[in-house]
Amino acid sequence: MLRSYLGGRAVDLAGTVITSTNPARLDDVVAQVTLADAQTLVQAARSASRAQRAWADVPAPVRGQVIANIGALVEANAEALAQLVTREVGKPIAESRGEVQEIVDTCRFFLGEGRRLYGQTVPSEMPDKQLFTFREPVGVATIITAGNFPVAVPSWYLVPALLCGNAVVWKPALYSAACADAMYQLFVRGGLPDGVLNLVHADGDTTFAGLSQALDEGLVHKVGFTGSTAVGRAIGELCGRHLQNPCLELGGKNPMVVTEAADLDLAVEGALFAGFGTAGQRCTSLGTVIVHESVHDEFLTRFRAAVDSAAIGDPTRDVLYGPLLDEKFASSYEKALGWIGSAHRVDGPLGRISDTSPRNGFVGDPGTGLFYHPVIVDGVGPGDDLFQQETFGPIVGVTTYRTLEQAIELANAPGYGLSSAIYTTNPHDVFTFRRGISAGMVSVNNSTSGAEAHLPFGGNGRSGNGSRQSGMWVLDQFTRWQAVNWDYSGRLQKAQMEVAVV
Ligand code: UN1
Repeated sequence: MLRSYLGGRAVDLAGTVITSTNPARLDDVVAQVTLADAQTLVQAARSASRAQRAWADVPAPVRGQVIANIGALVEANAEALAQLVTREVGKPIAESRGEVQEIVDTCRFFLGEGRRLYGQTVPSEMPDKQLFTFREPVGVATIITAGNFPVAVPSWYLVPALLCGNAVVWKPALYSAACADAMYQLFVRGGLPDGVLNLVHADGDTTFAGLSQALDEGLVHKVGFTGSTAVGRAIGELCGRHLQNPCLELGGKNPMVVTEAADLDLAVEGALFAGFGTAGQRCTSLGTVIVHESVHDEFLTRFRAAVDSAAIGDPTRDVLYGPLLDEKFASSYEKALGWIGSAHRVDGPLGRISDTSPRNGFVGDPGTGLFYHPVIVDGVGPGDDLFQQETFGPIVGVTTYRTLEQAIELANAPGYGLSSAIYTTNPHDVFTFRRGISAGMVSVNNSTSGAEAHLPFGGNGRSGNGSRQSGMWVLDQFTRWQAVNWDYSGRLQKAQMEVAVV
């Protein structure tokens, strides 16, 4: 039975017990979890609050050493953690290993930041006066994460938040509770004092109620959220009422433009990985291919052939994708199928892959889990839900364009702005696209998904509020600038009133 942890101790709760199951083998129960109530979330924020000041007083290079310890522990347990990720959320094992590596990379980046965390010395307009800036921790951060990246994406928040001297309350997705528990154990063993990291398993409504009360009581100073646009909007409104600016990483309808000058085989490989890798369940997954009309037929023929011959199935094996994350995502796949209209062109089967009609290339036994057919929908356009809405499943739309300006307009039309890609051998296209696209991330001749751990990660519009994670940019989420002016002239010097005009 998995439990929540407050102040370094597991708490006994009398709440509802839920199970986390292996989506590739639905009879395999990975964990049972007792759900916390809203008061537990508030208690967790109190316990974080109590621990935070002392943690902020630990010199930043020493906090960096704790991050180094965590990275080493994750590395030493990498294979077991990757196996758990595959078992609990059905990600192909190669991707799970990559996900664990992303935590190690994040720790490596931030352990060094402990010896930087630079402020500035700034000249004053007056003599015998010096100005400085310092980065100060924000205080207590509540981090709410999704289960499609159950360990890497949490580390993007936890590692910099902790390094900067904050204490954290972490509320992971319920369907990845065992991964969260494993992460928590590795983090505290790295040397975090009690209460600096608190883990609470709770459902969405409870989390919202607990967070709302904790904000009312002034216990939480930063909220980080990765998940749907709808929930992100609600969290944004709640934080806005408390004059707080959360870090929001939301959905995407990520476009890939394939120009007439593209290497088509490369573009097909990119579309296959971006659209169907991780069963399309990354926020950076490909939504729509926007292909030049002169190469549309050729691209589509090759794309369909690539999808048809891809291995799908048992995620412990070498497959393109495994099952959907859990039943909720299976329902959204079914809902998205309902958006397919009579004007659209679809080849091949739709829906759940059944044991009586396994598709070619299926690996394992399709009857055991939440396995769904890959779907390419040709002929989507701005009037379609399939063009406008994120599907978060193995469904990719295709549309055509005539001029690059039209392609950019189509790419921006859904109003998301997370990731994007252009395939072209013409450098002029690259810069025109880069300037015109509203996305926070642009890939050139590469997939929309698969961002590296030290570049700014984040989106605009329906994808987020412009906040960025990863690399040095995330420091602005977890620290606040303090400006110091130190006058050693021995008299009151008045800014703006005594500048000597030469
Ligand atoms: C997400 O799906 O929330 O860029 C994050 C990528 C991954 C992260 C995805 N490194 O695809």
